[in-house]
Amino acid sequence: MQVRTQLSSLNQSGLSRHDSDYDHLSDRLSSRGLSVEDVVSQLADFQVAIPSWALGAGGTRFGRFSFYGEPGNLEQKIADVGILHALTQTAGAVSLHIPWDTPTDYAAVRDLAREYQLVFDAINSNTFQDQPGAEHTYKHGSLSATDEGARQQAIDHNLEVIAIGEKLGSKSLTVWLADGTTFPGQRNFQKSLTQTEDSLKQIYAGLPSDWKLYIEYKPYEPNFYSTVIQDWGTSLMLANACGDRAYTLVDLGHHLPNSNIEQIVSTLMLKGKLGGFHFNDSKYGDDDLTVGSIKPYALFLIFSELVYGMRNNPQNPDLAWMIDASHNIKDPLEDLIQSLEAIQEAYAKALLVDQTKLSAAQEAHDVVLCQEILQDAYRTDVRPLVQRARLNRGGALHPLRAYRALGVRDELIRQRGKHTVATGL
Ligand SMILES: [Mn+2]
Repeated sequence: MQVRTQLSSLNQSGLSRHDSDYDHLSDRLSSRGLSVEDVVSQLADFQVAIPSWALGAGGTRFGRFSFYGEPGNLEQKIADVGILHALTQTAGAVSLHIPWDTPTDYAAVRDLAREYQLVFDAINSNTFQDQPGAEHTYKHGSLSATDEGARQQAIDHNLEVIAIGEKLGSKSLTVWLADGTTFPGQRNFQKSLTQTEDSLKQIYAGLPSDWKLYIEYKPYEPNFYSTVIQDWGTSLMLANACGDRAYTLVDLGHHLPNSNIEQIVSTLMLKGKLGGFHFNDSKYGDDDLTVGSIKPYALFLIFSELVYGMRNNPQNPDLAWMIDASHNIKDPLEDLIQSLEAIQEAYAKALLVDQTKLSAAQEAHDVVLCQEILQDAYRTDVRPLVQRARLNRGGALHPLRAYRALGVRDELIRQRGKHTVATGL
């Protein structure tokens, strides 16, 4: 679909309203000594990867309700991300999941991505389920498995994923392990961790010199008693064991309730070890809900620490941002537009925090003022800044409205049919 060309006429009707909102906000922020243009340009530069598994309807263990016109192959998934990027101008990357997204024609896939102005971000391996014809089962673990055959198969799979990513221009591998136990006594914790560290080191040894390894953690699920890489401390320990180009990846949903994620982020950036970041939101566990739909203030506080780290921690690399959510009842593309908007808003608000004043208030132990400074930024309606960043890049003034006005889903159903099913997890 040629979305981009239709946007300028769609944007027209809202432009004068937008200009006056932007001017008003710009006046107010400039009077505080803030460079509004800098904020807008930082917003415009902020790009979030969309994983290939987020484009179809997700499901729960109770069932899955199909969403019509889902992408049925890699090319269609790239086209969907292309639509998102054309509208929002902040989804300029795609994150693939192997084996489902293994290309048959690499040159064609690279060309297609280029056409949509997309790059290939971190590539994801999968050892949390058995593939048809696999010689060894992951039922009792993959990188941590006691069975040497299963362990080697999982290591080989990760090396193969790196090879696929190299042909597409990816520069990083994300490993998330489902390995763990569901009952006390099921396995020896120390052996599992040792085997995992040994497997990760073998994968790291196969990493090209300009690649990074991201190690994701999660406290439970699909195993319910323990996971081998349960928390950021374990991930950091493994990253340190692997080497300089191994990093921790924080996924917002992979924490126990009420964890202080902003502090985790801050600590990792201080140590130069935060590599990747997965956005979603949750009420109870790893709910994979739309970003900002449940705890927008927590998201803002996390972003404030990310912005602080990006400004003050040159030892930490640029982060790989990705949305890791699932859509059970919403149109996946509408859900992703909402998530991208929430991310941009939280980032914009974090950019408004007066770090100099905050630091002075902290030194003066003025606890009340510290809170005022944070909440002043949080309470600012930053939507005109986000809109301006999008418009400057040729995106939609109102992405969701444009998506509906253009009848994108109906067009996808017309092209692809109703009963398509997106592949992958
Ligand atoms: Mn994740």
